[in-house]
Amino acid sequence: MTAPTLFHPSREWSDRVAVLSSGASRTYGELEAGSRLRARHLLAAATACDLEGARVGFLMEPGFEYVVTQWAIWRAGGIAVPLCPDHPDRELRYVIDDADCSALIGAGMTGRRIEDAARERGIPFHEVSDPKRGFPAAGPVPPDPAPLPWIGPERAAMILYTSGTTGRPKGVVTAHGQIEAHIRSLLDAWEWERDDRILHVLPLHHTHGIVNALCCPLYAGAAVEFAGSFEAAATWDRLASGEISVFMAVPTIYAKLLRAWEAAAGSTRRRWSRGAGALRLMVSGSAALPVRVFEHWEEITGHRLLERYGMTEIGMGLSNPYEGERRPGTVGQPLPDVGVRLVRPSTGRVLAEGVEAFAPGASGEIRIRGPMVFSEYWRRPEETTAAFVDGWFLTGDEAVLEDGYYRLLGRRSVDILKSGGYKISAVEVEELLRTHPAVRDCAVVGIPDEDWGERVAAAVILKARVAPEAGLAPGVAVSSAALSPPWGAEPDSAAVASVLDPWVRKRLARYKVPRAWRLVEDLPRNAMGKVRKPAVRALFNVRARPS
Ligand code: MCA
Ligand code: AMP
Repeated sequence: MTAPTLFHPSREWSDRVAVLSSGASRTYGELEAGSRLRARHLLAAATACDLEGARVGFLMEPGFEYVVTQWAIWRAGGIAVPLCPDHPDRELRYVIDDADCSALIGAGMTGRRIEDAARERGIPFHEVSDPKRGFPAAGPVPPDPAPLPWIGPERAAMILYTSGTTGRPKGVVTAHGQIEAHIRSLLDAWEWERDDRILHVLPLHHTHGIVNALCCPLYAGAAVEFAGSFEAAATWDRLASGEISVFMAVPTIYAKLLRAWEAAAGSTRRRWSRGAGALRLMVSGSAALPVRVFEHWEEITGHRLLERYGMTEIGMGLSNPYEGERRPGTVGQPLPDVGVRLVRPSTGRVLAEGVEAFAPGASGEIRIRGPMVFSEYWRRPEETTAAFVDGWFLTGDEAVLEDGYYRLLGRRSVDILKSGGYKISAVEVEELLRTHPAVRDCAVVGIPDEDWGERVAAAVILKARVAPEAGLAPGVAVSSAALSPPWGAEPDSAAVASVLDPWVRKRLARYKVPRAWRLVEDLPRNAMGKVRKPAVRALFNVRARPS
């Protein structure tokens, strides 16, 4: 059998189903032919024989066209920059500009949202569904088809945006060889098989949805069934269909599935439980899986969820075993080919390495090394350098090695939150809020939430006198009428929420929008004037935890 690579499926799989979406199933042969054709169109449009690392942004709903486009960009020598359909224009344009995209591809109504951005930037917009624009989903090969370029493992493949401790998200660049190393490690650890079919419910602008749940099965010759977006009852029905063998999700999704199960009738519950119980593998990751969710899931399906730990920069690092004990509340052991260490940052002392503890019970920062670790933060050389010590990537996560299993204790920074599996920078939300004409200062924190892990919360100080017109760009939907009455003579937290919530929603991805607001006269600060985040958390009736 010919060995597959990231976007060259084995020839023996041509007639096997690769992708099921929108009620249609498409084979590996169709995926291969479609992506070759689209790669040629991309090259023809760029009058090039190799895109040589040009960034191509693409926006479309999860489905066959997404995969064809991703592979086409890779085949043409470009760097794939997936854009998120849920993001407001401001976020989409930030990514397009930061990645310095030289072409954009869109499909359907969703994709057309970036047409204006392309026009304004003088770069081509290729619409997948419109043959008149010379970019058909299928159709004649452009004349004189030059051979597609050979893409070596060192070539950059993808830029994904991840939130950091400093303001706007950073682009994480991974090379083809790094993505392949990530995939091979998981294929080995989780025993992916050609006969697997995964139900895919995750967003396609993050590693979890892209590499773990899409690239891995396609590398193995398995099938990917796109659900569209996550909906609890529909997900249960598909899990119970007898056609799905693998499922991967963030803890919030498992929590939502449990709630839907509890709300269902007895006969439905039995059907769902029996069906889901027959799956080969169910994985949880991207945020801590509460032990109560692990246990409840086992009770109703018989499955001990396999929890693992990863990060955009490193791919996957640690995992509970496929065979052997899956220990709740832990993220298991190093995955194949991944070097894992626990280090005390203040001294550099190595506390543990692999599954060996040198200082049993001591907690430290997780540091990772291996062929799957990213190349660089896009055009941020200083941040890239600062992210490594002696070739080890500094994850910023604290953990302890207990009886051979790693247990995560939390993030070292209070300014990184996780909500529903999405990483959020408190600093980014604060910086935006401070640009509102009525806001003097603010502090954003994460408050614990049973289903979401954390929710974003903002404490806000208003300017003494609000000049409603000041600083508002034309067309912004916050009218002076909306500003004046709620603030009134005596504004309160609810009034602040009613004005700032819609204002933030227009500008930030919805998962970054604060869900709790407090109007305050001042923010708790230390002697140096630095805001004390644990004390801010206490404003939301959350017991302070150390920062
Ligand atoms: C939706 N809402 C959220 C979030 N998602 N609020 C906070 N955090 C969120 N993550 C809000 C919506 O704005 C809405 O509020 C309300 O919740 C319900 O929205 P709905 O669309 O119905 O929610 P949903 O479709 O059920 O979405 C929940 C979700 C989604 C399916 C859990 O958040 C999701 O797909 N999360 C996965 C993220 C992910 O893949 N992360 C991987 C990155 P309102 O009505 O007020 O607007 S981490 C990674 O890749 C590393 C490498 C790793 O280790 O995996
Ligand atoms: P991201 O930057 O979106 O790739 O998110 C990576 C971060 O998610 C990690 O640094 C961890 O803080 C968190 N994370 C991933 N998996 C887990 C897990 N199983 N348990 C706790 N946190 C996790």
